[in-house]
Amino acid sequence: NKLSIQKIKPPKAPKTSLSPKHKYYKEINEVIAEHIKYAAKLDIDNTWELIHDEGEMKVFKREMEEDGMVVDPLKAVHTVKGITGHEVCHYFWNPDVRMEWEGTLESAQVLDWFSEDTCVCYQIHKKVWPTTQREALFWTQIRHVPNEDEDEDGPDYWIVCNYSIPDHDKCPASKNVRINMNVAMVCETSMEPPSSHDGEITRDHITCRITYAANVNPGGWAPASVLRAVYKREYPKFLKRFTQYVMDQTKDKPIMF
Ligand code: 18C
Repeated sequence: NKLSIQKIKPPKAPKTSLSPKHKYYKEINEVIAEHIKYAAKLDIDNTWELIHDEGEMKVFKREMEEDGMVVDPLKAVHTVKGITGHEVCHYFWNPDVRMEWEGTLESAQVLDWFSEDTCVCYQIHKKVWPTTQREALFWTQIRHVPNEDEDEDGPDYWIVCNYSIPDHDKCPASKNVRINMNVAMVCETSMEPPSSHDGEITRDHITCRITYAANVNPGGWAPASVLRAVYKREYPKFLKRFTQYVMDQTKDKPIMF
């Protein structure tokens, strides 16, 4: 990509625009801090089973059951050239574009805005035979976690977290089964040559390392074999389709650092 743009460092903005007085402030901070800790450590040891390996993309699972339900944690890593972590997170978070890349949805709506970076979403997923249709109600927040080390090259993350909440007064009544999820996308951008290098930075110089973690409880009966087959197909499909979507959306746009 020939588009060249001056690099603009993001300001060390407030970590979230959510008010500390908000009833979800504490929960959101804790959940996000936990994801950053694990993504940074990238604790993929031999307790994780590789279920999909395609180029730079690797998807792992750990088989787990809770009250007879399959709740296998899932983790994926991917490295994509030409896009930044801010861009990846922006498109993953932005509820206006979710239907454009999310292939498992029947509908999605925003029920509430907690702040500029945090909203409550209600979505209905496509039905999988022979199970009852699923829905999700969750807060979603996007956040920049700037490097706070003295060291210029310390980690700088962008993160989106989608986390289920039990209720919301604007949530429609339904007969769907409510899934429970804790999902995070954590991204780190690297530059070659590094950012300290003088000169213009183009999309050819940037690489985004993505860590995606999903803990989904199906919320009700679903045959284990169907569920495992569905997610084994759907997570890699999502990672491919979504990252391609971000590349397509950004290729002629200024780089969003
Ligand atoms: O993170 C992703 N998307 C976010 C925005 O939507 C959000 C969603 C999380 C996924 C929740 C899981 C939804 C399950 C719905 C049923 C599956 C529909 C399949 C349709 C096939 C046409 O954070 C990207 C998510 C990408 C992939 C998700 C598939 C995971 C399936 C997990 C199984 C648990 C639910 C069990 C339902 C019963 C199915 C047999």
